[in-house]
Amino acid sequence: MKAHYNPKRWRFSAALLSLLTAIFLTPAFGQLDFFSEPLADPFELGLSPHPGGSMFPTLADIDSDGDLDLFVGEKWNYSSGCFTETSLDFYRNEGNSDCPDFQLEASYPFGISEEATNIKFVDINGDGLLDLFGRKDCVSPTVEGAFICILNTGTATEPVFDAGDILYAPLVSTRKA
Ligand SMILES: [Ca+2]
Ligand SMILES: [Ca+2]
Ligand SMILES: [Ca+2]
Repeated sequence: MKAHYNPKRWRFSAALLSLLTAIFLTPAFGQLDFFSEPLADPFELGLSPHPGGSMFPTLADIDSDGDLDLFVGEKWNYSSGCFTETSLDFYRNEGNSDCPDFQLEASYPFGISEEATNIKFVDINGDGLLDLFGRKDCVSPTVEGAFICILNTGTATEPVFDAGDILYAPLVSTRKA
């Protein structure tokens, strides 16, 4: 097929290429100055992980005040296929969405069960309240872990995760024989 020369299209393509070249060669794009040197403990949490432990932080606006709050979980002391020690600390954001100030408030807050590890929050049933998803370890001698869900039966500002309402998702992790 014969290619047709279209001067308007050629001029438009040339102008677009010039514009993109100018944008990406300016210092604002070339220097990436938003990547600064790494900071140790930028939020001054003072965390001290256990040797061999596994930490699982997660952020969620759990009190619906417009800023992200912090949960830091950890499990450690792995023995016979299970972590035998766990913790979950809740840091409420006393700052704001631009300048967070995480203050340790409680361990296993809002009724969250010690059975729940690796937690995340999402409103799975669309009622406006964040629900909890996580993992339960060492379910049985043959099942290493299972995904769990606990629906939030509290309010947008004071959530409640009743350990008696744990729902098990169908995915499970079985132990190797
Ligand atoms: Ca918040
Ligand atoms: Ca807050
Ligand atoms: Ca919900």
